[in-house]
Amino acid sequence: MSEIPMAAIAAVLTHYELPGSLKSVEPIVQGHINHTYRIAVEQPTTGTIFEYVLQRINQHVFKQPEQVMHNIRQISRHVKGQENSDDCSILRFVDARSGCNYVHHDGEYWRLSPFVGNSVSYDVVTDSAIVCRVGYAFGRFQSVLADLPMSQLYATIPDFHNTPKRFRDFFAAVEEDPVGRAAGAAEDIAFLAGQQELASRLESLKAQGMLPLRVTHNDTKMNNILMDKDTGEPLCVVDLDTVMPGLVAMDFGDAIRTVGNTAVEDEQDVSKVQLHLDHYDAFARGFVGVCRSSLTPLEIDTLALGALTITLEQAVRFLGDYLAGDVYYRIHYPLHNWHRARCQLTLAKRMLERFETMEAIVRKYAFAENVQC
Ligand code: GN1
Ligand code: MG
Repeated sequence: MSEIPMAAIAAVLTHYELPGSLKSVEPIVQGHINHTYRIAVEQPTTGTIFEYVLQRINQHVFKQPEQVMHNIRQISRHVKGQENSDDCSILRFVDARSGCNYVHHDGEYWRLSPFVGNSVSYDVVTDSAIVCRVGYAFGRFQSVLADLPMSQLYATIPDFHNTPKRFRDFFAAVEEDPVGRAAGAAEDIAFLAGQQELASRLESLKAQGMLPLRVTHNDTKMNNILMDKDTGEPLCVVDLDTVMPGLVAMDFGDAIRTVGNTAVEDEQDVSKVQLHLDHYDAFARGFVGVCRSSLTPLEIDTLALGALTITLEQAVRFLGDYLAGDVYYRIHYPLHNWHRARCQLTLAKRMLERFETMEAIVRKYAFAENVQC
């Protein structure tokens, strides 16, 4: 991570009505896209510390940050208007003096949220009970937003989860091979070529009008749910940048990429990458149990396909970025994107072996009585 832009951070904070002055800044390195800082503000008379998370939006990825923040404002309003809105909420942003939920300063877009205290998020878990609660949190996000009209949201990254288009872009990168890496990845490219038809099925059901667009989160990694450190209950859904119209199967599936993998997303030893069926089952229980009444039968039937589709999509995105010379995802070492891609395509292979079981598990929770974590 580059150096902390202290002067910019101090200047950005002048746009907010804060209870004190800046005391410390610490970078948070988790996400691959935005720059994130944990900051502390000290109240001068009492010495009380208030903590926040300040983020600079990556404009290379989010071309229209105002639209991203508009979507977030729309869903926040909608969630607030619901009964029990405290029961696993969504991340709140502080309004600037302008009344906007972001600041545009010196060509950059920034936003500020109160730091969610006593919380924890997981990159890997060993406990199915936690996985079930993560499923519940994302499923509840889905059901709470089920009646927000789609017309109120922008498609902030067009074709974000258009898997056939991701494949087409990938094969264009293979063809172009700008940094001469395609030959080394030939085996992976060949495997992905064989999966193209399967990976396009959901998108064609959508194109035929058989699957509805929903308000989807589009980045349902397990670590995007903050859980209460003491009770283990889900507190808050975070990383709302990609909230836009999409397919519910992709939200279900993107979560399975993390909860259903026995290894981390960039595991270099692919023999450690297995489909964790107990975690898959636990996530499906939490997710399907809370949102099944707002889904159509075909949506429920295609949740498992969503897991496979998005895992393949993520493999082509990571491998495509490796072939393009690492221009999109932040990498921490030269082969990072390739390792990420190999991990995803190994997970996809494990899913293909157990696909019928995956479908049966979802079906079980679609019809069971009293499905709870
Ligand atoms: C990116 O930066 P992060 O972790 O929030 C990406 C997701 C990928 C994810 C893979 C806008 O999310 O689509 O699934 O990396 N976000 C964007 O870890 O491209
Ligand atoms: Mg994200």
